[in-house]
Order: sequence, then C-alpha cells, then structure tokens
Amino acid sequence: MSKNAIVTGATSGIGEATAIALAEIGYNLIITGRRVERLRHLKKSLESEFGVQVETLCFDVRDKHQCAANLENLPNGFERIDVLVNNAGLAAGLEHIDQGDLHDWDAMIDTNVKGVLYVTRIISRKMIEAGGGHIVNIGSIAGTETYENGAVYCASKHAMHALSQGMHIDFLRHGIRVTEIRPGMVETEFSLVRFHGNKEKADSVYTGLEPLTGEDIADTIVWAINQPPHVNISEIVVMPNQQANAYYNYKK
Ligand code: NDP
Ligand code: 8X3
Repeated sequence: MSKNAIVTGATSGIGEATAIALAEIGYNLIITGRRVERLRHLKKSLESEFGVQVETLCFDVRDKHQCAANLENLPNGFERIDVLVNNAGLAAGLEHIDQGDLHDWDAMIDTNVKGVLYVTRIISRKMIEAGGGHIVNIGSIAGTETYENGAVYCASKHAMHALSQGMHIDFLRHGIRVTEIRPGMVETEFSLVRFHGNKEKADSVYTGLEPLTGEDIADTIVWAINQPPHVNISEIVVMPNQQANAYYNYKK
C-alpha cells in the first residue's frame, strides 16, 4: 500500500528536496508553503515524474486559523498520514539582542516554534487515530549551540530540540516515531532570507567551503523513516566536512 507524507515548507531548499526524495520512493504527498506558484510547479513535476498523488496547501504556518482550515480536513486519499516533516522555518537577521528587529523575532518564534506546534497538534491527532506515524523535525546545530548575533534563531531551534524530545515522550504510547535532524550549513534560500534578500551577503556565507545540499538532508530523512518500525532514530547531526560546529569551519 502506498504511503502518505506531509512536508511543510516545500517551496525551496530542504523541503523541496525532501518532497522529491519521498516522491521518488513512492510517497503520495501534501506539500505546503506560502508561494503558490512554486507549489503548483512542484506538484506538476512530481506527478509527472513519479506518478504519485500530490496535493498543495498554501498557507502560513504562523496563523493557527489557517493551519486548522488547511489541515483539519485533508484532501481525499490522505485520511492516514504516515510521515510529517516539520521543515518550514527561517532565520531573520543577524545582530546582537539590543539591536534586534521585533518583526524578525516574531517571524522566527512564530514560525519555528508556534507553527511547528500548530501543525503537529493537528497531524499527531490523526496519527494517533490511525495507530502510528513518524514525525521528522528539522532542527539545527543552533538547537544545541548558541552563537553571537543568533540568539533568537538559536532559541527557536533550542525550542525545536525540546519539542522533539517532548513529542517522543508524549507519543510513546501511540507508536509515533519522532526524529530530530540538526544540520549545519545547507545551501538553500536560508541565508538569502536571513539577510533579507541581500544575495552578496548570503553567498559569502558559503564561499570557500562546500556546504550541505537539501538533497543531503533529504537522504538522511529517507534513511530515518526507512528503519524498521521498532527502531526510532531520535537525533541526527549532519555537518559539511569543512564545518565542525557553529564556530569552527575551514574555508579554503
Ligand atoms: P529555505 O528558505 O530554502 O526554505 C524554507 C521553507 O520554509 C520555504 O519553503 C518557505 O516557504 C517555508 N516557510 C518559511 N516561513 C513559512 C511560513 N510562515 N509559513 C509556511 N511556510 C514557511 O530554507 P531551508 O530549506 O534551509 O530551511 C528549511 C529548514 O531547515 C528551516 O527550519 C531551517 O531553520 C532549517 N535549517 C536550515 C539550515 C541551513 O543552513 N539552510 C541548517 C539547519 C537547519 P514559503 O516562503 O513559500 O512560505
Ligand atoms: C542553520 C545553521 O549555523 O546558520 O540552522 O544556525 S546556522
């Protein structure tokens, strides 16, 4: 029987690569994000390339009403959700706390923390009813480390780390597996978003080293969900070979 997955934030980067990787192994998909044209384009290409069913839900995970309106009643064929990938997220800005922008803080905390909770509450209830499932949370090395200028993003990813552990505990009795993946640098639209569209600044983050790709993280997700049902991969840290942690990297 084919399986069903939801990937939040599938319009670019890790989420898009994950949608492709899951379609490739036969998952029917619900892909979400706010950029409707990108969702439509991805749906079309996944359906034609892999012959799977793909539905798009265009909404903002920060809005609890939009989450409910889109996720409570899922499209036909998605009565059971086998895998939820909580991927939608962002960093906004890079400065000391006294210089922080309140809009940036709201965006990070509302997306990376509250958005994950809104989505998980609704989908976990469906998983409980169905007798199981697998939740994959995209955390970050910023979930266990804190670096200068990144306090609020790090706080939001520390929250993701705590939520992943809490989900595992709370869902033990329901047979729902929970995996947190904590990547280092992945070249996506992440830095472009963090620097509010400044491409030069964004590109400079990756100059001199070979960062991870969205596909690297998608491969890791596929490996974790393909483990036998009695195995739960709780946490995975994935780093570029030229980066040791948030502070040390080797640029050529
Ligand atoms: P991208 O910017 O390429 O992708 C982010 C995705 O999240 C987009 O699809 C975006 O869709 C979606 N998204 C953002 N805000 C919202 C929102 N309010 N509502 C719905 N969807 C939203 O970055 P990445 O692929 O790198 O980021 C994916 C995840 O990986 C994030 O949680 C990030 O924190 C994490 N991460 C990234 C790392 C990196 O170095 N790139 C390292 C470690 C973790 P849209 O704009 O269409 O709404
Ligand atoms: C993204 C990686 O090091 O920019 O989560 O925080 S980092």
